[in-house]
Amino acid sequence: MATDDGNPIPRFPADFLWGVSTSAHQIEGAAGEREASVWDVFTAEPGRVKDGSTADIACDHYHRYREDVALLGGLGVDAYRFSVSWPRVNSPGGLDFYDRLVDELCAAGVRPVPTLFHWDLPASLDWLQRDTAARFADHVSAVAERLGDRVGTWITLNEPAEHTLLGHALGAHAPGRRLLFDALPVAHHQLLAHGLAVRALRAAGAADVGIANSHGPTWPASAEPADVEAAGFYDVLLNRLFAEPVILGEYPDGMGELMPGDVAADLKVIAEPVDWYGINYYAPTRVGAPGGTDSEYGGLALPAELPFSVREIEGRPVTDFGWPVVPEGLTELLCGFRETYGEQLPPIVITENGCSYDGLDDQGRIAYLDAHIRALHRAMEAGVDVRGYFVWSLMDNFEWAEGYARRFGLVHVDYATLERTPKASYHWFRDVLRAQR
Ligand code: GBH
Repeated sequence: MATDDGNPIPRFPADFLWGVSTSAHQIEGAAGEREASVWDVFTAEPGRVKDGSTADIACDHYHRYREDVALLGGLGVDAYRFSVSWPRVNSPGGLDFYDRLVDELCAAGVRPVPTLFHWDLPASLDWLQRDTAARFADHVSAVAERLGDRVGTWITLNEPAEHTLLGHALGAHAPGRRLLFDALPVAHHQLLAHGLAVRALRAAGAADVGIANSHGPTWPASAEPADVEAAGFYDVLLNRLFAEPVILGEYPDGMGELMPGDVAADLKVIAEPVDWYGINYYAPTRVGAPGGTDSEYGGLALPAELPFSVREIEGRPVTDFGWPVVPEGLTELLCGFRETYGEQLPPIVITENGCSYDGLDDQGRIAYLDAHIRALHRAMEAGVDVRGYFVWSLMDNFEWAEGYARRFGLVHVDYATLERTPKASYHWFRDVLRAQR
């Protein structure tokens, strides 16, 4: 699989952007040097994070960023996607850290691509409140004012779908609410925050702005009408609810009626044009009528009262996280977006793609990335305009409710010593990038 019958990975356009991604809460540590986020509060509650670990130290990137930027340099990526911690920006000296990081990246010839929100909301704020969207715009303005002379490419939000679903509907992530459908305002307020952030970035002169949404094809468990209907509903909740306000300026299937506020006016803000649309892709989801006994989402049992259930995708290799490896799902997803949204679809950037495997000789990761990069190229050959690809993640990190048990990095982190060791996949990706030059 790794060499696809010995054929090299096809050539991508010369200006294609190759990168790797991380997020602040997952790598920075130095929790005592900033105000608290909802994730600090959640993590402190017993039983929330699987191994009982915290992100207080994580990879200690806050103190070791120079070493990490050197790893990026050695890898030879064009760009580095990181996130700016809002609670850190609120704290004395917080913006200075991102200032130094951006300088270090520029000196290494790596384009900084900050995400302005990756789930670590200040503990004093709440996405159920509409005002949080306006506060976010102020945060964005402050960051853009400080970094905008060196940063050209920005990402507003990371995966508002997962933050809504896992954080507010199911309670598996911070802030740990289990509101089921009452979580919908959280989706709307984040989307509004996205639109306001695009405006704030434009006001600060930014010319290259996108969002990172999580998407995957939804496969009905069977051709039975009840399964097809359930899958359609899941697709609305996880994919279309977050794509269509941004791309088309409308909510799918009457969902707008369930949202708070003056939705028509808000949709005008949410649809503020972006320069590209970011997609985080991991795997498709197989969905059927309620009642599947194995119904899980990201390792979490789904409540039986939901109008759908998630089923296992059989006959596929799985990663150490148990997620199925389905590279052609990426081709299907991208071609489907192109077909559905046509000329309204902005150029696409894959802002995350990756997998969890243990070990330094991580052949499973190499096979996964190799196959997904080829699947991406197939979508481009079929006419989808894709401008970049970012691997999740540069290094092993705090995998949210899974703690440190899942390793997504190209670089291994020993959490006892904080020593970084490039894995086989790091050397492999470096060679892939070299071959593209
Ligand atoms: C991303 O979320 C996050 O942006 C990032 O912070 C995180 O570290 C990374 O991915 C890895 O998890 O159980 O087979 O149905 C990914 C969101 C949610 C995608 C669960 C896969 C379920 C796959 N994921 N989903 S499956």
